[in-house]
Amino acid sequence: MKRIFLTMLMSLGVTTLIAQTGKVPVTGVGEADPYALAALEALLDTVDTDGIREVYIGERGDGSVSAWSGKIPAAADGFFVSVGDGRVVVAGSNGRGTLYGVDELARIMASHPASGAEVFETADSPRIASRGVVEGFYGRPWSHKARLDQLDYYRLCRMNTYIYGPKDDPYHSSPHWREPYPEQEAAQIAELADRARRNGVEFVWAIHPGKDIRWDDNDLDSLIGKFSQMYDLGVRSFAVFFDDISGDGTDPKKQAALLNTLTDRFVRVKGDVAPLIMCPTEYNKSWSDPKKGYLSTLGKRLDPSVRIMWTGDRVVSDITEDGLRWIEGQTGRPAYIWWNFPVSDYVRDHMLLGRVYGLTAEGTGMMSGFVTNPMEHAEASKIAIYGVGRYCWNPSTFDSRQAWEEALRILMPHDYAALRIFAEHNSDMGPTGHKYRREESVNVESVAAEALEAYRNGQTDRRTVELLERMSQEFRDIVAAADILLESADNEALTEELRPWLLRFKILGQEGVEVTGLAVEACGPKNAAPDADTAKWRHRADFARKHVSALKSMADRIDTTYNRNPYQPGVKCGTKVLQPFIDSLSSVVFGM
Ligand code: 14T
Repeated sequence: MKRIFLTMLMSLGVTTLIAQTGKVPVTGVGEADPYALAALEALLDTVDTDGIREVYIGERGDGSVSAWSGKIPAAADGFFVSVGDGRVVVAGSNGRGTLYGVDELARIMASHPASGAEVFETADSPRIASRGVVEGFYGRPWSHKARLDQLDYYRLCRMNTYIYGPKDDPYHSSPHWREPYPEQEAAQIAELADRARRNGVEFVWAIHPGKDIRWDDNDLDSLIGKFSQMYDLGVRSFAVFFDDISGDGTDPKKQAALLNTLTDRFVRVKGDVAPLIMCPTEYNKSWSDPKKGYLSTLGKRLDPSVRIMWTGDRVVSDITEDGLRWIEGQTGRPAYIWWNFPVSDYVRDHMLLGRVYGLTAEGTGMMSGFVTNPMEHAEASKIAIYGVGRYCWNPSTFDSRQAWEEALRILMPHDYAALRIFAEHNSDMGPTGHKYRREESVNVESVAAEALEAYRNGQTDRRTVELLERMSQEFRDIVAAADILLESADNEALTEELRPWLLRFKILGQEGVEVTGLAVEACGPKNAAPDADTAKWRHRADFARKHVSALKSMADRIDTTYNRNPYQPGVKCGTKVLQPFIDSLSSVVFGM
């Protein structure tokens, strides 16, 4: 237990508690954010504090950190941290900033001893105010355990928002949105709200009432009743979604009136509830018709405090400066972006593990928030979630590839190289109605194209062999990566989510090894340009053909055994470059 000295720091004009943490006196106890303080105490319990004489922690305006007030960033969630000369200072622009400051301190102390004479200082703050995740997909909602773990992860990503809105939770949407959660689910929501708070994350509970809302007083009472239940469970932020509905629910005047009533009769009455967030029915430009005035009606009528979500020019879309300007013109407020990546509910046989890109670097000031809609695979979604976190912190300095690499290392510190190979080849969703594509297999894309072109043209020179062997090496690495990941103890949750795709990926690799190997042999000169007539060559090719066909039936079995969902059942891997390469090369090699 910590000893606490009650010390009146009259010189600062405030009551500041100094707590003795181990041997280190901490100034700011009683003032600083309690969760930041708890994090600081946990840190001081685990690091060598020998050289630290004093620690100061608090928020702007607190006496404990008033000496450094000029160094605290202005923006919410910002921090100033200083380490050296026996002193540690953590000062946030708000409580969350202080928490981020403590986390930053932990990283700094790994390389800068506090005892050293040199003083190391850093200050930082985010460019986008609300940053996070909207669990807004169709499909199996995340498990309670996965959600708790996500909330810890968001702190590491410096994300401050988790919007709860899984389409297939019947108490979020129809048929049960009017009813309170049953006891067990209610207890879990309370636990999530608490875990969120400890991590500096706003837990936003969303309701999706538009499918069968009747716009009468009964429904208004049901809504306020439901929000009140959530409030009693510890929720302090709310959203109302009107996406993917038709009929009476889509009326912008009624939607605006409802949000305004909720703002007056619930948000303002409670006093400690955040401004509401709403998802409009026309939530992307391609679905909106300015002549009908849906968005401008919302813009004119909705209380200015209400934030309006937006997915961009399309349902699944890049986020551009022009697009942001356009929607702000319609609604009179900066957009709250709902980014439909890496959500895979429209391509459920794919894993979307690619980097985050296609987001404007100039968006600062044109977005009130940015949340990513992830895959139903919570752990695998962390690759993109990390990228979005980094993007939101500072869009203008965001390094997409670096963020991707960092995320892979966070997810699998030891087997990172294997995960990188898997992610490299599992990122594109293929052609869909949304017409959104992601790069995939860029490391071998041009090699594959050249190798195939040369081989097709009957070139059997050294260059062709080199290209084929480069592909062959990639396929061997793929087999190895699949084995390593299947047996990895690095991140069991991730291995479990990926398992069907890993089994499929290994077969893709084996098929690639066989086909490229045969193509190399066909080039000679080892077999002195095999004459297609020789018995030896025919035997060799037959054997390879049998192997490929066995691999294909193994792949089919995986495809028909795992990931059974009624929409896109099955398991697909390497669909953009690798599988087409194998199939095309096969048809030339085997003459099919
Ligand atoms: F609210 C929106 F911003 C939104 O994106 N709504 C849904 C969302 O729940 C889903 O995860 C996402 C990706 O599939 O797209 C929206 O759902 C759709 C979109 C369609 F184009 C459902 C049917 C569609 F035809």
